[in-house]
Amino acid sequence: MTAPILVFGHKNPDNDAISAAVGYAYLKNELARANGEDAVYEACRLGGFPPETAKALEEHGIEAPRLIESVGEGDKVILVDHNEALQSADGIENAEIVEIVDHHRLGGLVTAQPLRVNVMPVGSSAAVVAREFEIQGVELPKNIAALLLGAMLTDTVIMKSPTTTDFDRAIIAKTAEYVGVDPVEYGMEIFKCRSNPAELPIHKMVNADAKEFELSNGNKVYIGQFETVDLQAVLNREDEIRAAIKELVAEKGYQFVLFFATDILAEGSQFIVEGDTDFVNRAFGIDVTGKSVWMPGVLSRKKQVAAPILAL
Ligand SMILES: [Mn+2]
Repeated sequence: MTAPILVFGHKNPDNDAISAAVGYAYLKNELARANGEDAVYEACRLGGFPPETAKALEEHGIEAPRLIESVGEGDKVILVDHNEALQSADGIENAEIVEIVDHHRLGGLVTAQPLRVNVMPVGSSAAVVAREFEIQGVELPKNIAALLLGAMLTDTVIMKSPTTTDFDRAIIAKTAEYVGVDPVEYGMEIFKCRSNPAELPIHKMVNADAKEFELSNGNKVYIGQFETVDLQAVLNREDEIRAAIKELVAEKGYQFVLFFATDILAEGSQFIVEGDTDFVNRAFGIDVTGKSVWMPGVLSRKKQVAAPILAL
């Protein structure tokens, strides 16, 4: 038997990273079967489950993807929901990347072999995957449709994020109708099942949805987001958050760590920064040194937070 081709999303996986991997591995297995190929695709993950993902997998009777930490020589992999080495499995430079399915900027990966790349400027990788079922003419099972729909809604903050396109709205409407739910209600239920910020261990709040980026000067930064329907409960813990991200700056040598709590109801984010706060001040024209700052309308790390930082 040939070794499975591993399909996985980024480190610190969010709902989209895991759901897109599950959906895409299913699609690839169906295509392989239809074409009489003996390739097997296995959905994997590079970290723990977000609460909404664990709940959705269980509710819909979908097998939980296997946890892997690293890949190596001889492994064939498909990257979903990321394409940057820093955010991928350890040892990714030694594996063969056979495909990328994503909705992020290209972040510098170099490959030895040609590969299929399916990157779209849309709100979620789950939407790219759901569209691929249509293009390939593979029937989307209802339980995988429900999982993908959840990821489309979390990644677009229930279509409020500026990353949401007409493509997203159309495929969300279509998938929701197929699953038999109202998309906004379905999305709100998912956000409500997320961890209570008053009780969550602080390192989880800070690291659960955080990504490393490399600045043009070669220094690394760490940008973490926590989406909530209870911003005050997060801000009550600002001192703890500051201590935790200060520690990350010291331990990992980041130029800065930017943590932002996104209030999905008020549609904005509160920035808390440690390390080189001047850099962040310049990127956004704000003063976040020693105090947190409310950023109205900021919902998307990709478009509204990482992009201005990486452009500086
Ligand atoms: Mn995503």
